[in-house]
Amino acid sequence: MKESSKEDFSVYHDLISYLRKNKCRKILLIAHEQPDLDAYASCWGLRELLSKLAFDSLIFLPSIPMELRYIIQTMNFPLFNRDKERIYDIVRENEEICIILVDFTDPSRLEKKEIKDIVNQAKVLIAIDHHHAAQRDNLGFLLLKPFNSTAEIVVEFMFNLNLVSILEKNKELSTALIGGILVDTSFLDRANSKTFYTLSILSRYGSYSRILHALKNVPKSIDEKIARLKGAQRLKISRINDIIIVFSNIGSYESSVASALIGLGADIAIVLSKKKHIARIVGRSKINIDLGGIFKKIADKYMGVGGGHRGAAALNIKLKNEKELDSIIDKIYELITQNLLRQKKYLGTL
Ligand SMILES: [Mn+2]
Repeated sequence: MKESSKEDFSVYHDLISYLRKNKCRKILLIAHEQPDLDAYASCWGLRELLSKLAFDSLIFLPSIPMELRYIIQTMNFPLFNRDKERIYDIVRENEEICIILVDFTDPSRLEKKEIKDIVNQAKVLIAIDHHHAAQRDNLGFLLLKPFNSTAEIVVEFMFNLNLVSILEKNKELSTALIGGILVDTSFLDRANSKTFYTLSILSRYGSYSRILHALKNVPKSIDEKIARLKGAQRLKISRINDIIIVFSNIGSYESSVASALIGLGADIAIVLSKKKHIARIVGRSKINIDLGGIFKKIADKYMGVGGGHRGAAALNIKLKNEKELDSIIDKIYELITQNLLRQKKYLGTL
């Protein structure tokens, strides 16, 4: 098991050694449910990288959402359907497989039985991810880097193995990786020097303008549009001095709703989506507050899984009872208020 700091480059060589030591001849790259462009482009980049190193890898994308499908189609990116067929053949023939979870670490997030069975059957389970809230159980190897996207990890991986030629030769892949970074940083809202460095390399080969244009024009489904409007309709607004915090709840599209509320003028948006006993809470912020840290604290206190970045965080909690939900929301508000009070610029007359 290996967790890695920003500057630790040995982890890439360690991972390759680990694959060789475990004789990983067939490697499945599995993206999380409802994969986004970061998960997709990272799978694609890893597939090219592994193939250069003579590993046979295949991509599995569970339930591709409409947004990603639109991007793949308009950009003429590969869908990896042939990979999916080969995966089913491999499973049928009970061949030994190594699995790399891409852009997530918790295999219980996979919903379909067919894919759960494949994961359970794996000889070796590896994860490559950039999220704070990484789980480590069952993983043989974890490549976790505190970057804004998995795409940045994949590009660094190529650099460290002297395989940048993959990007030079594959303009489409470079373009997809640029898109992955744009999506995961909310169009550079959360970018840092590492992000710009990686983009400066990728934009030599890929087309920033083409992927940006495609991403800005992704059509929203009618359900998502209604969710965004309902989210706004059900708002509870609170104010701490000049900071506006809004709360809403919705059946699905909670991330999209939270982003929409920030677009409407909220400084911090908290959106709840409750499915049976599972509460999923998403937070978005455009002010200087560490929502990821706050959500991580809440997740630890209520035995959930959560965390994220400063401006975008999420958590999942299995509720013991209805009352617990109120206490969780209260606690989020309490921590946000404490955090704001600690920052002089928000203190004002409080
Ligand atoms: Mn990601």
